[in-house]
Amino acid sequence: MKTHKTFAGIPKEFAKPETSNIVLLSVPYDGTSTWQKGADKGFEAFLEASENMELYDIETDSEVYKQGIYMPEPVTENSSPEAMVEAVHQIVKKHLNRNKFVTIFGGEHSISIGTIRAFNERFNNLTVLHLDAHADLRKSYEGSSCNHACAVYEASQETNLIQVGIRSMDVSEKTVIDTDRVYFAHEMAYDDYWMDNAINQMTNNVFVTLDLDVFDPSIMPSTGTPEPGGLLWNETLEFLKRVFEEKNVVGFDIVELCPNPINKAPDFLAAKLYYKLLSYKFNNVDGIENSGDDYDEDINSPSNKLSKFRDFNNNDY
Ligand SMILES: [Mn+2]
Repeated sequence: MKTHKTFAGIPKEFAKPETSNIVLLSVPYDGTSTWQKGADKGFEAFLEASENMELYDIETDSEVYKQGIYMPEPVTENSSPEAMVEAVHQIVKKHLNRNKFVTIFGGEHSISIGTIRAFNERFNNLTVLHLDAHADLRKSYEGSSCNHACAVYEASQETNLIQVGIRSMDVSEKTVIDTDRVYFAHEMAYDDYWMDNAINQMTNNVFVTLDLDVFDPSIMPSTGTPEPGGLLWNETLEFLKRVFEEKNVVGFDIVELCPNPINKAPDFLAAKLYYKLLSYKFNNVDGIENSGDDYDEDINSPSNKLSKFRDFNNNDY
């Protein structure tokens, strides 16, 4: 990727590091994927699709790019899964310390181990909302705890993890999975209340980690391990919009785009999804962002992103 590019081709004045409220960090890592390789090409395909996207969002009546979207240099550390995770952790932490709304685009799902670690250090009582076809709860896999199959094991131990859309797992993961906080795809299909129930289980601060294979392969075939029976577009956005309206979403990552050069529609889906989530986030700036929640003592403050870091207000680039 060349640094002169901007997300969606937005004017450079909306992509400056100092003035942008949003950081879009790419981690084009594909070191541990087991089947189809190609998640390292996801960000380029996502960016290319974004350039053909219209920047006015009908649903929120907004142009969220005017918040500014800064793209730092991609994280390219790949000497080992552990080194990559630590690099992501540190770089995400650096941008969080500058009070940015930090978003991350993969790469494969192992990058989320580093992103979640940084968000969990920064935000109190963090809920991790995990949308995925796969449970990703192995403590270690193929000799590493930083494998994509382990993406949310640490989150299951350290955060309030809520899993949505799961339809594939190993029997060994039954010892880790919290069945009260997992919404299996086969149950969601017949449950009118899954959205309400999932939202009721969230604390106020929510980080969203979205593996694109949570979507049905009919609309999202471009993933390493597609699984039938996934979520469709409108129901997913209805759910996520509610989460953004009712909770304080502190950041999100989108992973596992494995682009296919002869079908670019999934790349557009990823770009539109990213832009939709930003539109939902900043649509709530002056609105109903703060719903009641027992876990957060200062929910009515616009700066309710309670820092656990000391150098909270360092805004220099
Ligand atoms: Mn997955």
